[in-house]
Amino acid sequence: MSIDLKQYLRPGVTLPFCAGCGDRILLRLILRAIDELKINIDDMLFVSGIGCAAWIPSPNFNADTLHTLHGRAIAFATGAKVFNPKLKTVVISGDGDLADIGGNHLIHAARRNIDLTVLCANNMNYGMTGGQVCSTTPKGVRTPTTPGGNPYHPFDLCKLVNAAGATYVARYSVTQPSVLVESIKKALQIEGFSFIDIISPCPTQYGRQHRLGTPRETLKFFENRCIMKEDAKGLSEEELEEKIVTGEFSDGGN
Ligand SMILES: Cc1ncc(C[n+]2csc(CCOP(=O)(O)OP(=O)(O)O)c2C)c(N)n1
Ligand SMILES: [Mg+2]
Repeated sequence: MSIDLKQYLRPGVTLPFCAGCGDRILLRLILRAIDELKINIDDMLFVSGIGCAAWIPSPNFNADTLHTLHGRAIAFATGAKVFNPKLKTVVISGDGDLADIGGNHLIHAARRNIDLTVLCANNMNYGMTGGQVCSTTPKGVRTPTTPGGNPYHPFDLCKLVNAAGATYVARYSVTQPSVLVESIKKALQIEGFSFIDIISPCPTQYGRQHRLGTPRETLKFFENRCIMKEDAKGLSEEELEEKIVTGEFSDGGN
């Protein structure tokens, strides 16, 4: 379904994303979910930290937006939500912002099951500052700060947030637009902490460093890696090594 994006965008903004950036696709899918739910965007608050993904809502959404300090989006969002519990409060930020510098806020907000929707645009690196390694970078991957390959296992953000106590936890990729929109709609409606780990490919840093080719080829690379958890069931550990398992990992009891 195509929607008139303009009604949700602040007049005069120019989207800052590189060619083929997953965040540009994600921006559109978030607005599509809001449009399909018919939520009044004026009843919402969008909070982001620092990084490319943090530019998704701010300054682009024609709504209340808080563009906060690096790693502190969830802390600001919690404050706003506590002050005004009626506010539909949505955090949209990057993997580094939410899980590295903001990691403690993430797990404790999940533990307290605060009524926030957190959309994590996961490009598996610090895109804005040059593609450095972060806690979601796969093991072995070369980055400017791990020229010999990342020696560490990445966080599985869904397992982390699930274990901490979140109500709704899912992972989808921007290359799976229909299921991702449905998941965002669900996350927006669920009471309690809802979290989606959204694979949002970065052709400029991750794609270039791994010679994944053009932006289109980078998207294709991730599209081919994603597998729905139902289809992953019969696969061996070896077969799953190169895969990104997507689906719902906690469905809020629905
Ligand atoms: C306190 C502080 N430390 C470090 C930085 C530098 N910095 C800006 S964005 C960023 C990483 C953002 O990564 P991520 O959240 O994954 O966003 P992306 O650009 O990948 O979308 C870093 C380290 C900063 N702005 N402030
Ligand atoms: Mg990132």
